[in-house]
Parts: sequence; C-alpha cells; structure tokens
Amino acid sequence: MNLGNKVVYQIYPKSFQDTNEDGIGDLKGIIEHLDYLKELGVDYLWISPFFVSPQNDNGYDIADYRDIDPMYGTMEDFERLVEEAKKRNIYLMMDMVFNHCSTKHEWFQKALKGDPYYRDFFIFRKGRNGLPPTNWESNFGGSAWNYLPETDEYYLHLFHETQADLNWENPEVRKACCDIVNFWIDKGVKGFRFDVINLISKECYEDDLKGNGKRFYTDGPRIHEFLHELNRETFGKYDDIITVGEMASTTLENSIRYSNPDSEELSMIFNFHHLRIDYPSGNKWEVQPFRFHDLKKNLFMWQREMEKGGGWNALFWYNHDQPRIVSRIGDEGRYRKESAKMLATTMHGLQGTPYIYQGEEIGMTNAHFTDISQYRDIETLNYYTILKQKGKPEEEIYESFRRKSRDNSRTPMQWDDTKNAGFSTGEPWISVISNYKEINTLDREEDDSIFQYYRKLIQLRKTVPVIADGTFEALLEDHDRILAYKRENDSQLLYVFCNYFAEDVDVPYEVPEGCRCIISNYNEDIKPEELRLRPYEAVMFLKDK
Ligand code: TEU
Ligand code: CA
Repeated sequence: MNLGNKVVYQIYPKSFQDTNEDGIGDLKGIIEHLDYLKELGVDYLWISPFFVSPQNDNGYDIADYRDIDPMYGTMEDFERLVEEAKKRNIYLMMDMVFNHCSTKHEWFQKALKGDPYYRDFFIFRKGRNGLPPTNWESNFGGSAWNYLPETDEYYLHLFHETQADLNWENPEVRKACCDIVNFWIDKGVKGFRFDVINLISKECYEDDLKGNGKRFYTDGPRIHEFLHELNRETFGKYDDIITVGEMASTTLENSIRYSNPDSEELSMIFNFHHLRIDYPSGNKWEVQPFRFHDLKKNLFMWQREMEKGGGWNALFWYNHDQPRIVSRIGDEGRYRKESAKMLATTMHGLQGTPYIYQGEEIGMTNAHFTDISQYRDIETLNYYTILKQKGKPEEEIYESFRRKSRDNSRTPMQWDDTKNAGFSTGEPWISVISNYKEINTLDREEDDSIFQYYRKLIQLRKTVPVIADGTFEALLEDHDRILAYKRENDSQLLYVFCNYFAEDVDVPYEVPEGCRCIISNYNEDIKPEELRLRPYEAVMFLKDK
C-alpha cells in the first residue's frame, strides 16, 4: 500500500461534536461531520479511545476493549460510523492502549481478588523496607508503583495509578491483545494506533541510579519480538490495514526497525524529537523560547535517516497531548493564518504520512485558561499539586500550563459562532476557547481560508507523485530564518521554502529553470526568481524534468 499519498485526521471524540446535550462529544457527532472530513480530503480517521472507561485519563484507561462507553454511544453507532465513512472512502484507525488497562478492567479486579491467572496479567512486586520496589517515576508525576495494603505489595503504573501496566512477558496477555485487534478488524477497522507501544517490554525491576526508570522500559529487550508477533497474529495477515506506533522517547535505530516493511512490525511511527524545540532539559513544563535550529536539525535528521534505513515517518505537529502548534511556534495574532499555513506547508511536503489533529485545519489556538478549575487533564492536575508543593509561584505554574498543558488541544472543536461554537447545546465538559466567534469552520469555503489551504495540500499529496515518493534533501540548513528542502524522483523536483519569522527575508537559493509555484500561503503565483519571503511566507515550487 502506498503510505505516501494517505492522510490521517485525528479526532478526540470527547471534544469533537456532542449530539445529545450532555456536553460530551459522541460517535453520532462524528457521523454528522463525515462530509466535512470528506471535503477536507482525508483518508483515515484516527479516533482516540471511546471504549468503556472510568475516564481518569479521558479513555486511555480502558475497562472493556470490546465495547463502546455509553457516553460515546452504542456498538450500533460505531457500526454505522464505519459504514457511513466507507461510503466516503474514509476508514477508521482505532487507538489500542495495550501498555496498560484501567484498574476497573475485570482482569485487574480478578487479580485483586487473588486469581492467579489474572495476577500474572500485571506487574505485582513486594516493596523494600516500606519503599516501592524501584525508584521509577510515573509519567504523570510521583512513584510508578501503587501500594496495596491488603496484600502488602505494589503494582506498576507508568502513567496514572488507575492505569495498571500489563505484563507482556505473559503469553496470555499477548494473546488477549491480539484477540482484541482481530475483534476490531472483523468490524471493518482498517487502521490501528498503538499507544506508547514501545514501553511494553520491561526488563529488570531495579532502581534507576541515573534517572526515573525510563531506560528500563523504553524500547525494551523483547519489543521487536512482541511487535512482530502482534503483526503476524493480526493486521499482518491483511494488505489494507495501516498501523502506527506512538514511540515515546525512542531512538532512530529502533524507529527504523519498527517501521521498515522488512521487519513486519508496524507501517510507521510517531517520534517526538522534532517537538523538543522549547524544553532542551527534557522537562516539558520548563518555559523556554522556540529553538529553530533544533527543529530543523531533528526534523531533517529523521527524514534523512529514516529514508536511508527504509523506515517511515508519521508526520505531525501535534496531537491530543501537545499544545497547538500555531500558538507554540507560529503567531496567534496578526499572522495566525499565514503562520498556520506555513507550518502546514513544512509538514505536508515531507516524506511520510501526514496527520492532522482536529482544529489544526482551521488554525485553532491554545486555550489560554486562567484558573486551575478550567483544567481537566490528569497530568496537568497532578503537576499542579507537585509544582505547588515545590513552591513554584502560581503565575509561573499558570504560564507553564498555558504553553504546555495537554488541555490546550482538548477544548471543543470550534464549528461556528453559535453557543459553545456549535459543539454542544449542553454544558461542555471543558471550556470552549473564547476566540471561537473568530476561529471556526464557517470561513472554510473562502479561498484564502486555512481549511482550503489544507485541502489543497492534501490534494497535492495525491496528485504530485514526488510528494508521496520522492527522496528528501535539506537546503539552507544553517539559515536562521528559513526552513527549506527538496524532494526528488525520476520525473519531478519539488522545492519548499518556509519563513518561520515575522520579518521579510531573502532566499539565498536559486531553483532550476522551469520551476512553477504550486502553492503559496499568500495565495499568489510566486515567481522563483530572486525570491524574498514575507512574514511566515511559505511556497512550493515544482519542476517536471
Ligand atoms: O501518551 C503517552 C505520552 O508519551 C504522553 O502522555 C506524554 O508522556 C505526555 O503527554 C508528555 O507531557 C499516550 C496517550 O497519547 C496519552 O493521552 C495518555 O495519557 C498516555 O499515553 C497513557 O495512556
Ligand atoms: Ca454527547
């Protein structure tokens, strides 16, 4: 399957469209907007989990992998969604959270009652002199171990304490996960996103004397064996199913192996190195200015090395865990449209499969919440407690959250300028951003709208072969204002130039004779001679050889 001309749209179902006035998005709401998604031109919908869940982590804490949580609707709603999407040549990509499950899952409940079969589904360990088994930390702060006084033992949770890690060393766990994937394949699902899947192979459980334990469970010793087995027992049997692994803190070498077709593991991977652009220390809450050279270095290194190694990139600026990119490194104010389109041009010209997060296609911004009561994300709320205990001034905490809280991308989709941006006639589970009257989908028919620009970029990926299958070469790598690169195949040359700043800049590069502008975010036919880019200007030139 040609992964280079496919585009995936990510839906965070809780915030997409509510149809029964409970303030929570639902499956019927997604069905209502399938024509909108068809107009945009996407091929797959990656929908974040809508399985039965106590919602401690908005559905990434799953209590039944085979059933729809009533707050999202019914299995019939799901089946209708699959059917209606397929009528529009759109296919579903489900989110499989296999590193952990909810402590409300019957597996864990049975383990708590001492059932030996299900106890081996999880990682239970005795403590040491009143301390947890290791010094590992949870991604959401605090210890990665939760104490059970009734049995004087701990269980591992790399995320929230209500998300108990599954024991992938146990073949019964691996089989149970394969059965779940096959259940959804039988229901017509044509894509799978695997949540933090590179954390499932855990080796020795001992103190990490150099850090928080990540090195003991990231890209672990049996990870490729487990992924190959999952491939072989489920989606690998089909030639029309795409898969993507969310690879937290992974390496280039592993990423090539995860996504090289010869490995028979996954179709592609999300890596996050290009987003290490404003927290060099690794502490995401640290407020640092955008580092343009870090962006270029990481983005280009992964393009070059993945191409060299036969790997495949999932191309994205953000998802439901990241702040919105137009706020993070674009310009939310005067140049919001130009910078949103410029950032889209960068990503949609690269080698890989692009992902668009709901609202990105209309230039939605961060939430700009002003009080902790507005936040809903378990990670943010945990760190509020931790940072307060560390004595961090309230204003500094709020500044970190305004920039980095995961809730920035989880506010309701802004459909129109009516109450709650058309998302719900009930009370939304999380506040709608106050700029919804200016930023919504109503202008999508206008030729210079961000929506139309994304639609054109998607069309170009499907009609200009070099975007889907061309090689990658970085240009002007040392330039401190311009991100530029070239794509090439036997018959075409593509040149992409993006100005990441608000000042005019000359482009010290001459494209060959015969190049023509195929898209520009200033909506003009740009001549390549003596190119001078205006604030946040982006342009693509194409030459047919
Ligand atoms: O995210 C894992 C992950 O890497 C992020 O949570 C990241 O650690 C954090 O956002 C950095 O600030 C996946 C899901 O995408 C996320 O929504 C879940 O909360 C998490 O796993 C647990 O399932
Ligand atoms: Ca609802």
